[in-house]
Amino acid sequence: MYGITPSARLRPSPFYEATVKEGVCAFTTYNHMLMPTSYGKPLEEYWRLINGVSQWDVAVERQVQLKGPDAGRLAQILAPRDLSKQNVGQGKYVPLCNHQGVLINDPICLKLADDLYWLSIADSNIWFWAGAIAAERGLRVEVSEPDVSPMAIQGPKAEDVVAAVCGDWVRGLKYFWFKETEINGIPVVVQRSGWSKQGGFEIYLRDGSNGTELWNIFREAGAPWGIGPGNPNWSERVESGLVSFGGDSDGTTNPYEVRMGKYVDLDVPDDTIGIQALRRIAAEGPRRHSLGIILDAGDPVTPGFLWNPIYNDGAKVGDLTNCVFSIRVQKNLGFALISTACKVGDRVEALVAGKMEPGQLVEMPFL
Ligand code: THG
Repeated sequence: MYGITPSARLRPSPFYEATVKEGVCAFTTYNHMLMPTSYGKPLEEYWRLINGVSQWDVAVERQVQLKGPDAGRLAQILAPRDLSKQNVGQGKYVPLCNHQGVLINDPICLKLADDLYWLSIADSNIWFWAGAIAAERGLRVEVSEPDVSPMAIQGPKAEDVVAAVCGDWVRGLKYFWFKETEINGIPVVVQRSGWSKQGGFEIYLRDGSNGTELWNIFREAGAPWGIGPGNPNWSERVESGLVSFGGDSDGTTNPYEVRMGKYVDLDVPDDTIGIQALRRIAAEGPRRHSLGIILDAGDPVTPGFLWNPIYNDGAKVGDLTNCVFSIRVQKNLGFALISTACKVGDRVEALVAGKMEPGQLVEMPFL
C-alpha cells in the first residue's frame, strides 16, 4: 500500500477530520481533492446504503458559481438542456459539452436566484471553462468557486434522519429541489439528491470551518437508524446504472453514447455550446451506445484501471468502462461502451487482467 503526500494542490475536505475519526482507509482524487472511498468494511458499508442510512463526504462535488445579471444566460450557453422553465429552488441534471458535442462534465445545475446559479460539478475544471466563455462573450457574470461542500445522507432511512435534523418539511422536497436553511446556526442548502438510487439528500455546507460540527450533528441524529460512514458505492452505482463522468466517458464521448440523450434539448438557442454538433450527431445516430455486460465468471475479476477492450469474433467492438462484483446479483457486472452494431443478448469477450472473459450484453439498469 502507498501513502499520500500532502500538498497545497490537494485540498482537504471540511469533513476530512471527521472521516479520519470514522476510520477512512482509502481515498481517490477528484477536482484536486481527496474523496474517501473505503472505511474498511465493504459489506457493512454496502448493506447500510441498501437497507439503512449512510453518510458520505462528497465535498469534491465543487460548485461553480455564476453570479450577475447574465448568470442564467451563461448557464444556458453552457448547458444543451432547456433551462428556461427552471424555477428558483430547483436543480436540473445537465450535460455540459464542448463545441464538438463531447461531454466535458455532468453537473446538477441549481438555480438559487434569477441572478445566481451553482453548477455542482463532476471531476473536470469547469471554472476555467465557464470563466473563459463568460469573458469571451462579454457577459455580465462573475464565475467563482464558493466555500460550499456537499455531504450526502443516502439510503431508505435518510429521509427520517434529515427530517429529525431539519424538520418534516424535507419530506415534501421533490427530486433535485432544494432549500436554503440553517442547522444549529450553520448555513446550508438541503437538496433531495445524491449519487445512488437508494434515495436521500445532500447537505451543502456553506462555511467550511463547520465541517466536523455538521458531520457530528447528523452522526448523532442518525444513531437511532444505525447511520454510519460510506461513500459513492461502486457496486450499488453499477447495479443502478449510474454513469460516472470521466469513468464511463473519455475525451471523445457524446451524451447520446452514455444514455444522457434524454437530458439534451435540441431546440435550445443556437449560441449554446455544442448544440450544432449535437444536432448533427442526433441526426446521424451515435456510433456507440452503453449497454450492461454480465461476465460468465463466477468469481470476482480484477479489472484494474479499466477501459478493457471488448471483442466480438476477434474484432474490437468497445470498452469495458467499469466492472464490479455485484453483492446482490453475485456476478461481475459492468458497462460496455460499445458499437451500436452490438445488441442486447449478444455474446462478447472482455480482456481483463490478460484473460479473455466471455459475457453477455444486457439492458441497464441491472437492478
Ligand atoms: N452530487 C452533487 N453534485 C454532483 C454529483 C452528486 N455533481 C457531479 C455528479 N455527482 C453528477 N452526476 C449525477 C448523475 C446522476 C444523478 C445525479 C448526479 C441522478 N440521476 C437520476 C437518475 O439517473 O435516475 C435522476 C436524473 C434525472 O432524471 O433528472 O440522480 O452526486 N451535489
